[in-house]
Amino acid sequence: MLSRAGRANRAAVRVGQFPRPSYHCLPKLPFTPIRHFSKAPAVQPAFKSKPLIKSEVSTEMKPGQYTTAFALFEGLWEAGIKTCFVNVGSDHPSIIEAIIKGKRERPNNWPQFVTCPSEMTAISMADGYARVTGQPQAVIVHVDVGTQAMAHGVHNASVGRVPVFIFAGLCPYTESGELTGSRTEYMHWLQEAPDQKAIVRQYCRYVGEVRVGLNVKETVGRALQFASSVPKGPVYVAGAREVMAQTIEPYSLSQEEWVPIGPSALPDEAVETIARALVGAEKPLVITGYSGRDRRTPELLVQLADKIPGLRVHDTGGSDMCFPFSHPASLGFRLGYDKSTSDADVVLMLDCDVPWIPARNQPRKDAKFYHIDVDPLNQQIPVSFFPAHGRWKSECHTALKQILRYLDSDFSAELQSTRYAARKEALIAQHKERLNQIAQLPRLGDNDPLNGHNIGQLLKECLPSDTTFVVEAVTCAPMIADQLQPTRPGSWINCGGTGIGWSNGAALGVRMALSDGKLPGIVCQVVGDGSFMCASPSSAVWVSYKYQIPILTVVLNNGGWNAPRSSTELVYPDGLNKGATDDELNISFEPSPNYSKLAEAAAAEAGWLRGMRGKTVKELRVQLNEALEHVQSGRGARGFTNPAPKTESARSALSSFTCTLCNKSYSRHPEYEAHIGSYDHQHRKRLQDLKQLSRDPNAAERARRAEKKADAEAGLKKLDSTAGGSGNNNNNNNNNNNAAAVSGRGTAGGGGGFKKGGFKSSFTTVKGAAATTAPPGGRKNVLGDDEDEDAESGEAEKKNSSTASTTTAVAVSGVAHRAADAESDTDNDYGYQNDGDGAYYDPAKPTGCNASCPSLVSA
Ligand SMILES: Cc1ncc(C[n+]2csc(CCOP(=O)(O)OP(=O)(O)O)c2C)c(N)n1
Ligand SMILES: [Mg+2]
Repeated sequence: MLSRAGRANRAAVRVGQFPRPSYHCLPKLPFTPIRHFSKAPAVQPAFKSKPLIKSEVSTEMKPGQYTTAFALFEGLWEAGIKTCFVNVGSDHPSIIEAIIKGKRERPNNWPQFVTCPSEMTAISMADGYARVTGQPQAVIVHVDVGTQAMAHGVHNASVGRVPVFIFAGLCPYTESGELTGSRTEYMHWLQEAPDQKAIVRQYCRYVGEVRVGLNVKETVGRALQFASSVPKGPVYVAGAREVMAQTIEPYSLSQEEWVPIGPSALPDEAVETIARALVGAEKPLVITGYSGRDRRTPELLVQLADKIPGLRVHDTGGSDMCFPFSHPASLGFRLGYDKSTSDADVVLMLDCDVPWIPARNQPRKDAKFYHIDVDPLNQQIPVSFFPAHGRWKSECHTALKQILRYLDSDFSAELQSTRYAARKEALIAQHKERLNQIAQLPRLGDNDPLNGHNIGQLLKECLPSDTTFVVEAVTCAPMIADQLQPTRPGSWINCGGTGIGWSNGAALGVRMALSDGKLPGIVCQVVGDGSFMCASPSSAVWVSYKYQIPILTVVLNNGGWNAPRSSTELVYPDGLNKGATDDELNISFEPSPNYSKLAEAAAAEAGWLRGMRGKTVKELRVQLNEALEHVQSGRGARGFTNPAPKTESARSALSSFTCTLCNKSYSRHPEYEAHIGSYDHQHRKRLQDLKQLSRDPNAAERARRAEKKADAEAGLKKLDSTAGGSGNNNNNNNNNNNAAAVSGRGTAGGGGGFKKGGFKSSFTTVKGAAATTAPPGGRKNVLGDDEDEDAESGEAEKKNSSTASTTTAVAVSGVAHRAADAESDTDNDYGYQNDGDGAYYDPAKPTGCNASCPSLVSA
């Protein structure tokens, strides 16, 4: 038998990839196999047997020293963790030394470190990252205070069953310099909580401590096993300064021996019981909560719905895209409340925490319930009394495959009967009717005020189908879901828990994970104003800028918290709350903050992130289109104000949206505007301006004057220099603005405004964005400025967008009216419908993935 040392040595040549679950349509993230930088000796030497005495304490980490802290990060890297979201403090000197050493000595075999000003940002980013990959990332926080500052992020990861590895330092154990790491500062006495780990114990799958450097990697490995075994969740490892500073011999673990628990299947009897019950039911119903977390499962659920015509699928959680909205069996998403639960005779619950609200939509007394879940007892929830005639701990993906196989072998003939065919027809008709009703809800006139319905519709209309929506829309969420109608697995990600503010960091984590996995599409955060404000938005926006993580954020400004009003109404429908003002309820955010400005300011570099505000459908549509182009280009958004057309010919030109500079035409003005703001266009424009400048050194000055004059004639206000605003910026500070912010990747490639220094004029928008030469083929420049108008220069003044030349982010505005009927909206029953295009869900392409998708091929 191998000794521990022998095993470690053997492991040194076998270390490889940490097994990862495969996700439908998600290629495995690239993983660099571990190279062994320092060979483990044949026999692992014992940890320094003699504790360091004071005279031996080293005050600095010598080059080449291998400490517990270094082994911690090495262990994380070897286990496949690519990113550490850090908020460091006085407990971390050896951690910091190790981080530097790794960065300098093995930058390619070392996690990336993301500095997070708020711990809530850190844990939410790790949460978002894991929601895409299923794999934990690391969060490093500072003793008890940093642990507490993760706040409800720990709840979110726990309740949402999201794997996250958390390391927190502990105050030094020694007071007088006995060991490296002994107390050296005042706060080392103040931050020693009696039981630091107790702060998060009840939320974590594992809580441990690195008590000795010798087994730090084993501690990491065990913690990660818990984090990655279902039900997944956060794990917390603490380590005191002295322990983390210990010098140990390098070693590695064989990652193949540290795998999480594999998937579990249903027993044969359970497969038969469930299959027979579903086939025999009059009104079978599947209720799911988070089964879409495994991206392969929606496809199997579609197969089940297709095999058993008449089966309906109700998504109670809205935490993931669990079942495609466009399928006739879909009832969409309602938080536990749908009337279908009241008439179903057989209910199959799949990964579901709250299948119904007993006080509101009780199921039939004679119904049969079966429950398959990675956590069927809701282990963390003391009061959870939902009945089930059968309950199994199994992964839905595995269980559904078993049930489908059984149905194929025993019931395929029976399920072809006319009884089922009639049910199918009825379901299609109901679904169609439901979609028609949903389609009636958004009012999309240009001047219509914004609400959850039309914002959802505009997001669907303006953003591409490969967009990943990170949604924290609270009382607007059902409306947004109804309009967005998510169909692609992974396209809708909502917080698994209830701690608001999650999406500020999570959207960034999602973006990082998609980028690391080279997956397409932009990320759009849709967040309530209360949620946005709750969790250090400035920290998240700053991280977005610092690490160039481009996302589009839409803040739904309904003037504060709507949810508490709904909750109060439910308990006291005729209580004092009825007719009370928002201020009386203490739910008002009046006077409303300017969220877009807040975001712009936090992005450190003026103009990198652009904030916009708006109140109407037209404004939001324009802004979303512009935002999209900036985010897609990933760089080069710029402050820019389109001069309004001044002549009749210019005005008429608005009907033909052509950029003659780039020779591109657009059918809609917003698209054209978005193009004008694009990096490509601005790049061409700069080149053109440079050429012009070399021919005529006074061109810039003239251009500025011309632009100023044009703005004045068009009645445009001067914008704040940090605004980087578009022509649609407004200074409306009223309540009920919907604000959206977009950040783009990279700071290069601005344009539009004037840049400082010798190239000032080269960034000048000489005559608006488009070329001024006569358009070929009779097509007109939409901006319509005439050459001679340029020549008439007014007084020169620096244009307000001057500082925006390095902008890479846009901000959009709109108005989201408080959804006064949010509760009834949430509870509305629409029946069933077809989707707007008449395009039913295609089971041949169950998850909307492409032909090369490995899961599709193997399916
Ligand atoms: C950390 C935390 N604090 C408070 C709450 C209680 N809460 C739930 S929803 C909500 C309001 C959210 O406001 P907003 O995002 O604006 O959504 P709206 O209610 O307006 O739709 C509050 C305060 C919570 N869930 N989590
Ligand atoms: Mg709100």
